[in-house]
Amino acid sequence: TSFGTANLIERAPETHPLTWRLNADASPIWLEEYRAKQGYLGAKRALTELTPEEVAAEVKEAGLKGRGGAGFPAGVKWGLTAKGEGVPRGYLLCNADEMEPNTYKDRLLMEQQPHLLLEGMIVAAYANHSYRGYVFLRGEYVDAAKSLRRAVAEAREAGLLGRDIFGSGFDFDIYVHTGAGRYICGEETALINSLEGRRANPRAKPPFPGQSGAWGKPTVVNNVETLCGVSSIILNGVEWYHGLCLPGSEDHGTKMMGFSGKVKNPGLWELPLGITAREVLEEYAGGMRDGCTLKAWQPGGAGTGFLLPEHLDAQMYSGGIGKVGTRMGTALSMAVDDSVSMVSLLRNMEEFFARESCGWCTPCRDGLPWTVKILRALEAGEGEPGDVELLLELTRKLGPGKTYCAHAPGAIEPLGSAIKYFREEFEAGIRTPSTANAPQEPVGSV
Ligand code: L3W
Repeated sequence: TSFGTANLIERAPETHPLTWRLNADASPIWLEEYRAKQGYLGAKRALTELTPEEVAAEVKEAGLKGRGGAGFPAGVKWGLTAKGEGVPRGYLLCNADEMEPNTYKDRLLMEQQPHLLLEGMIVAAYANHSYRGYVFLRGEYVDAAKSLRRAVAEAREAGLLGRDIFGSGFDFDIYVHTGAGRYICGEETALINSLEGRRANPRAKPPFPGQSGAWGKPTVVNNVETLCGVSSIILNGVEWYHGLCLPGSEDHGTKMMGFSGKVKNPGLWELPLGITAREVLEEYAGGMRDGCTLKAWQPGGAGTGFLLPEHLDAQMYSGGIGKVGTRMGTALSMAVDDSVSMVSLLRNMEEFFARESCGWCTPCRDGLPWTVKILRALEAGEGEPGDVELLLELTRKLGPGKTYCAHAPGAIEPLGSAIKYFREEFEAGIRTPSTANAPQEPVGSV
């Protein structure tokens, strides 16, 4: 695998809550080892010492934000389900459909430390009055499926799942559901449709899943990494959590971060929010490979905008990356070196996004293939005058609020920013009048 190893050994529990337990040889941590390393103590505290509302309040106060890419506060989301007398019991869904290009943080967590996810799910389910949990897992994650299924069996055997967990009267069980390989299933309402056996089209929101989700019940959908962060908050407290990030960061805690591309040491590390992208690139990823110069970078997945080397001093947290013009996304960054054509790169990316569109709404279904058609022409040097303006118009027509879900807005974010910073590369693909009007080869000449 390409997992980084820099902080996978000798990490301190108090500074690396997600990864301190991991073994240097990447062997999975099963129940006995997990329990020997403080495992399930957070869940025990939650279920035996706190009410569901107190658990939700602690997570809200801690400021844990969604780690899948959108950064919505987990405690606020949980607050939606926990309201009312005789709260109806619903579902807790773990979004493990990790298909964002460049992103493989959830895979590491699930393969090597499945009980951390299960523990987080037990706590989240308790706080949300959920009686059943599903891990919606990317189908290609075969090793993660094996790891999770073994962990679920161990937890059931030990009474950590099932009836009356920790003698608290709380019943909860988890099932691992493998998806069939569509990027759109990572959109939470498409995920719900897919889980229900329907076509994976996103649903219009509101209602949000917390109000009406899987099978019409209150449903919480949280990313793997988000859920993995929950038990340490309950075990160590809000004040401890607030001490994890670096000065200047408005977001709390740690985050799995990475750098890929032509860097010396591509990898994945658990780092404090607020670290600069430069430090991740230079100190952890070792800087660019010899002979390669950084031209642009994306902070967190294909759906985030391109930035320039001069933006590397931005702090990695949502507002820090927001200041330089895009979203942090999944925080697994990609370095683009100066041998790469932005037109070819964007053509490749938009082919992916066009292929993965569910086709439900017209702007996304028709607009994304249109960007591909134009980009292919520009790549071949056969673009028409006005093509770059047309691409920019498409970025506006596919932007936020024009479609049911974030797929198309995510798809055009890299395109708009690539044109903003590298417009001349796109313009260079337009046929010049001399090439356009060049005499044609006679057909059938002798
Ligand atoms: C209650 C409200 N809940 C929003 C909830 C909403 C959802 C969460 C985030 O897209 C992004 C996308 C990708 N009351 C609420 C509310 N919520 N308002 O908050 O919602 P939203 O709409 O901001 O985003 P989203 O639809 O969840 C996710 C980007 O992430 N991305 C993709 C990552 C992909 C992976 C992967 O493969 N694993 O992580 C990367 O940047 O482009 O913009 O739960 O219900 N008023």
